Amino acid sequence: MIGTYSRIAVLAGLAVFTTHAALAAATDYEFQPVSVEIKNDAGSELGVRLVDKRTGKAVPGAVIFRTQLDMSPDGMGEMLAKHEALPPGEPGVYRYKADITMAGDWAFKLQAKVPGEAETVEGSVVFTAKD
Ligand SMILES: [Cu+2]
Repeated sequence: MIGTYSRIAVLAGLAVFTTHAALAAATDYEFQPVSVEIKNDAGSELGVRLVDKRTGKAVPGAVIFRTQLDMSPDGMGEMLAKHEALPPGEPGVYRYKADITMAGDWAFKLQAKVPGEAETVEGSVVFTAKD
């Protein structure tokens, strides 16, 4: 975990340093749900696809350095779910395992460094947990 946090600190520093580089370009990218519906369960799997909206193609190689999974879509923004990244599979798809504790809508918020893009790319993807 120490390694993870120092990596986050370095990337956060980079994000600040490069803020002025290309303000519009990060909006060329979008995180989309692989499947909106997920299980209301421990170890529930969810996936996001990073898409370059200019080409419609999935973007591999992004470093997702900050994530939060919360119930803000249902007015419970302080309700968080523990989650961890799963090994990469299909290029451009980023998968996680999450301990979902309540049925309803969860927002998965991400910050990523994308190859060739100076600005930090941010996304918020809503998943619906069902029993
Ligand atoms: Cu809740």
